Amino acid sequence: MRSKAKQAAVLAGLAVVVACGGGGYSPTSPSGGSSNTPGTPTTPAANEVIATTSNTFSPSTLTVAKGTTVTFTFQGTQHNVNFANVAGAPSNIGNTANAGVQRLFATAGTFGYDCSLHSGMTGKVVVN
Ligand SMILES: [Cu+2]
Repeated sequence: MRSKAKQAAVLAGLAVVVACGGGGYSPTSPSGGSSNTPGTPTTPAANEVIATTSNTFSPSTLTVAKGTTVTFTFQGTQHNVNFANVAGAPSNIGNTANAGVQRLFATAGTFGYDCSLHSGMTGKVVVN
């Protein structure tokens, strides 16, 4: 009787797993924060700049508070980030695709940057 009850419990557990597997909603996905999952999100999260497959930075101007860590999310197209030579600018980001790279903005100012691979692909981070 004991083992049979245990078996029933295991089967019930399996049934729950199977039932959950069919749905599109995944309650185990992390919420909040940024993930490095490659993909083609088009709407930047807070404190995120997306280097898009359309060769743009989105948003082209991001305003953050001093001390904010910004995630540069690179989609499937390779880009880089080269900051203007301004005191307090973070280090540049080399050619990257399908990854997120974080930079800390610890100094107030306006930090323009561009991608050397794509003419006119520019953006800036305004730090208050
Ligand atoms: Cu680029």
